[in-house]
Amino acid sequence: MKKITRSILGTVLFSTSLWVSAANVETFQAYTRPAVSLNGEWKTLIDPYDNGYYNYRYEPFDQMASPPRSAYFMDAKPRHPGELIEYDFDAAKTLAVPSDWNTQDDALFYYEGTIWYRKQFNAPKVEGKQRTFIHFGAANYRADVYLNGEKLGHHIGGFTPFYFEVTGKLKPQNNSLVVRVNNERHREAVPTVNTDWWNYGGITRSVRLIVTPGVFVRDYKIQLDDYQTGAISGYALVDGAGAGQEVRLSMPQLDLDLRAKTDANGVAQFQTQVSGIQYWSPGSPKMYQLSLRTGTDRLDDEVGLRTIATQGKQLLLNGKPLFLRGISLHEEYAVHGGGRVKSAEEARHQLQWAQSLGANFVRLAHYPHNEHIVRLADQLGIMLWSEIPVYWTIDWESEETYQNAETQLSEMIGRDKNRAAIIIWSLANETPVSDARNTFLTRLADQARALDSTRLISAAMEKHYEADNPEMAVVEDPLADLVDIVAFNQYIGWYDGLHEKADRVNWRIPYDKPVFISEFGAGAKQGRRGDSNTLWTEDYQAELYRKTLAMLDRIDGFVGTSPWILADFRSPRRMLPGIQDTFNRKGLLSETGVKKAAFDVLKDYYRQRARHPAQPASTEVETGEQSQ
Ligand code: GCB
Repeated sequence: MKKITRSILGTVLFSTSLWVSAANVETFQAYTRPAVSLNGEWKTLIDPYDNGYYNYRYEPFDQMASPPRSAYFMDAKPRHPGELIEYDFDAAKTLAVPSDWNTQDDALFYYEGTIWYRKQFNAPKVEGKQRTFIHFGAANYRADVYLNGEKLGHHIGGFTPFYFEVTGKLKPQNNSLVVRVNNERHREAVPTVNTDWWNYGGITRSVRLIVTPGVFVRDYKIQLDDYQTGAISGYALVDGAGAGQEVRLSMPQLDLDLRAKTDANGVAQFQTQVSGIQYWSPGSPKMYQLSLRTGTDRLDDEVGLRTIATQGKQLLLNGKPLFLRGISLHEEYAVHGGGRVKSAEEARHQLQWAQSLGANFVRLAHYPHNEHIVRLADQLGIMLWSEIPVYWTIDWESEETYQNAETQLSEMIGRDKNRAAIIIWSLANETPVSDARNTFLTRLADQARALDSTRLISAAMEKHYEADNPEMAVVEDPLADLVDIVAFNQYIGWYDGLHEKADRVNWRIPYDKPVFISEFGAGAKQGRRGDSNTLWTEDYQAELYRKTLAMLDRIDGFVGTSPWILADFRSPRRMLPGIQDTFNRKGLLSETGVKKAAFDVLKDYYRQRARHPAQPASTEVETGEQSQ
């Protein structure tokens, strides 16, 4: 096998805007770094009036030159019997991290407000110039973080990681890490006040202490630019380095060993061409070991190499046409007690459910999911759509809201840009067309493309009907001009007539782009049987799937779908007693994984589509040929 291995030093592969826009979101590739876990039980104080944050004049303690000991983040104890301190972490109850608080205590099920978390820990052993970081996988929605009574900073956005450097700030023993987590909803926030999912609060993902050398590889990107030539490029971002620091990229299974030097921003660029690459695909999810070394640091990871592109109405993976046998998923797992997914095992179980349906694609709705699931999808060969919670009625006019959305987008792309499984970044879900919304989403699309040119961009849009023809559905939205895939949600047979309507509707989608149906579905209570015209029965849902799939097969350029949704999930909008009882019932599985009849309808359809990806299932010819 002949391999061409060369390194081009100093080549400008990306416009400088990449570094400018990446700079305000400092990505730390933390998942594969050895770390001390701060997970487990944390002492917690429930603080509905934010008493530990504001004084009685409603002035925030953490903006005072010397905060009083009554501020909860001071983690104080009375120094003498006469000192009044009206909180005590030591005497408080605990909550588990990572987890939402709602499912840990019935009293917190509907709670929206502040809870203070405290963890005490000893400093990890450090030598010489080593540095220490505290890394959070996610906390919903706002986290204010304090170490030994001093504010480290805050983070906004419930589903993306953040970190703080604490080098030189740790005591050998009994460090007090206090986090104020607040999940109140706000009109101008992202998401805004109104969604169709549970507003789980808490430190929902892992907290880790990471020790690195003084100079270390904080971030990197490796991408396959061209499957025909095997062109690969990328960069490593070396934290603590100025210009001229050597970085070595090795991928032993490809005989690849490159060296490059950092520029003044600490960025070393790589570019090469490799033959004999086994491309990543669902049928063959080949992963390559990779290491990045600089000075005393070494970052190990593994990556899949693949390209994803569109050509006219086709979707191409490594140049081959592709049909996305998808399903939508919330980051919720109700088998053990419910709430947010807490571990790689739970994430794996979700993907196994998707695989048992015959899916090769999962839409991670409606916010960035945990890193476990993205990495497992790489291993298992499941393609992903990942999105940010720009959902429904965001405050399009607000620059602050835009910056918030852009930060969440950048943090999502920052974390997952090396995951082959992700083929689509989605910007928004069911957003109402207006000039302000179009401007907002155009800016987001530009940012997504500046950060990552190797994936497709989409957004879940909506349909309407032609004014003089109520059976001609149309997808026309200025956003469709911006995206690579025209995706839309449609609920013919649920919010729009009954399922028989799907037999009559035809579609006009005037774009030379692939068409993806990002949602359809109907509510059904598992175990509720009846005739197929009665809402909430498994039978109605199954019939809706049959009729909808036949309708979608009539759409020109139809490249896949992610029906709504794999499993029932909690939503405060779904209170119908005896049927919903706080669950959105559009799952193909109950919340605990019991199949409804529609599961097998979709499974059969996907079995046929797996044999003939490019062919409507209704016109199947038996050949037994398999595809990815
Ligand atoms: C939608 C939304 C999704 C909802 C779903 C429903 O269009 O995108 O978040 O949960 O409909 O069940 O109504």
